Amino acid sequence: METTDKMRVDVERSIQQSVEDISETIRALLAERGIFALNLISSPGSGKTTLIEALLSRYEGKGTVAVIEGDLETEIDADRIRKHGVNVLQINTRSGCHIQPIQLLNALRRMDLSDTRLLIVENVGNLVCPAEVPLGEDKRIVLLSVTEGDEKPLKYPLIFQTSDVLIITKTDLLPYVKFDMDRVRRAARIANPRIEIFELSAVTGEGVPAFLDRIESFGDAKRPRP
Ligand SMILES: Nc1nc2c(ncn2[C@@H]2O[C@H](COP(=O)(O)OP(=O)(O)O)[C@@H](O)[C@H]2O)c(=O)[nH]1
Ligand SMILES: [Mg+2]
Repeated sequence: METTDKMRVDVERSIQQSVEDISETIRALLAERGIFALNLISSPGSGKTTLIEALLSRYEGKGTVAVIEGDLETEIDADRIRKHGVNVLQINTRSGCHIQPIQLLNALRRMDLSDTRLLIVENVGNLVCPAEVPLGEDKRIVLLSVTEGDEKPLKYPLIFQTSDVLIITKTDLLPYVKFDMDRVRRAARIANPRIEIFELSAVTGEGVPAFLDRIESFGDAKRPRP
């Protein structure tokens, strides 16, 4: 290997190492505080913020939820979430295509998490780079809306391989688009045989309570009651 290639490989390895170290620091901070964390990833416009709003409007323990919003620019999503009366902070990544672990750690250190039991992180919208970056989350959730096409798990396998849950969103639009539910389920399971799949519409609410129940059972599993 050429010296410059070796230096590049060494630098890439040390960057990856620091990403993993910081994500472990986040994981430890969350564990110490008994906080269960979700990392929501999808293309822009798949319905991440709308789903968070649909969950919050049904969740009795809203006072125990904190939300971190990730976008290149603006506070638009944080403002939407703030209307639900929950603890929310916006991260602007400017040109960054995912939330960096150090950005999340700094955000968490600025927030009052004393009552928080559930942390929802909405990552920057795309199916590529967030897949490569652990944020110390307990569960990684990928959303795919029915308007995006049923072949996406075949084209972007890494995010489906690394996610615990796939949520197929905007099911109210199924009558209007060509989208084969069996095909997408098969494609997702090729990428990841263990992925759990939910179908829902954040607009009509169909399927939202079932996913909310699952979030609660995930959280309970992390914090077994005496
Ligand atoms: N019909 C329909 N539209 C939805 C649904 N969820 C989100 N949308 C719409 O999709 C657009 C993008 O939603 P948003 O939550 O901002 O997507 P994000 O970029 O992933 O956060 C908005 O116009 C939403 O009203 C849904 O379940 N059904
Ligand atoms: Mg959003």
